[in-house]
Amino acid sequence: MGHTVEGLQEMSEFPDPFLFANGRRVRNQEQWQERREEIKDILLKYEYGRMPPAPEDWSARVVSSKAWFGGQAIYVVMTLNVGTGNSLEMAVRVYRPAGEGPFPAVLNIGDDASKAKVAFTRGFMMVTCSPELDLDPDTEGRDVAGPAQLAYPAFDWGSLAVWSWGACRAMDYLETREDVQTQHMIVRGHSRMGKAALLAGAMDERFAMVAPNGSGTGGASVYRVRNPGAETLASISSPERFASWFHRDFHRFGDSLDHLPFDQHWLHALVAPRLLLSTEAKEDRWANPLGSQAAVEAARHVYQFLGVPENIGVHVRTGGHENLDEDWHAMLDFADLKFFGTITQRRFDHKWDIDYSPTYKWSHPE
Ligand code: GTR
Repeated sequence: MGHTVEGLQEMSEFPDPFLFANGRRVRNQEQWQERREEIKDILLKYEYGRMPPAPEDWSARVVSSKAWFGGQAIYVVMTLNVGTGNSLEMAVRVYRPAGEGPFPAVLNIGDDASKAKVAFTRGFMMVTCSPELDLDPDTEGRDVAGPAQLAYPAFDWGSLAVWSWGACRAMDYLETREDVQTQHMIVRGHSRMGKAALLAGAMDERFAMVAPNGSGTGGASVYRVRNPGAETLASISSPERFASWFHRDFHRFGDSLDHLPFDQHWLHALVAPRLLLSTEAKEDRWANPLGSQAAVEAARHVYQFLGVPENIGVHVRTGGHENLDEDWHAMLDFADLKFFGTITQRRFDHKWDIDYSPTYKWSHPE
């Protein structure tokens, strides 16, 4: 182990989530809560950028409402106003069964009406929000400060942080709806929005379940373990690609990965003891499904420490980088099992038949 000019320790192995920055190690659950705050700070400081606290004020108004699904459901388009002087506007769409509820609900980052039907047939309400259009437009390589970043100039948040913050603002509103089972809220997203969903669920304990789909690099998969063909930290954070999704200095780890003081299993660990299911696909090599498995296995130590090793899982289907109905069914099977005890034949413990390194020598404290 050596040191760089930046003073960050070199670690080819997965950093220990239980080890405080001052060298102490977590020994009980109270200390884990303290360490959790430290982990949040580290991830935001280096990877995603810091985000503003929840605004004290917000307002929501209905733009349109119509019967849907042959009258068995209702589709409502809303505008949510948040932020300084409620100046930020974000579209929120509610697809809900026509009954009174309350219903368990999936908050999907990014609108996708095609999945509302799957949610509906499973007795779930689906709500979508669009921070990637309204709060910080996804400009890919051409970075533009979005409305949210302009409204909060003191924060150094990249797009993923803005998008996740937007989901939390939608939650501020959903918490007040009587037709939502707030104790059964899932935050979900696909690919880049899967990264944002995992970040939102890691930071905000109001989400009972977190379900990133094909979220890959910067999301559910660790940077230090990659299957062949997987996206690297250097690639995703390069200025010509997606530097603007992250903290502006994150790309410096591109050629010194061993100095990254954390890896993505820390993000998973923040969700513990709540439910976390990553849905992945065998041929989605770019999204590094092997790295997701490695992250889940490492984070399971934290779940184990908190007494719920089965609350974290991974589902792998055949096929590639898509957001399929099957991914939704897998997510809802896990939710039904954990929320309501509904037995399923589906497995959430997929293992690749590949030995990966680096490994780690730490384990959860007894
Ligand atoms: C890719 C990017 C991935 C993933 C994907 C997507 O180009 O490299 O990390 O975010 O876009 O969002 O579809």
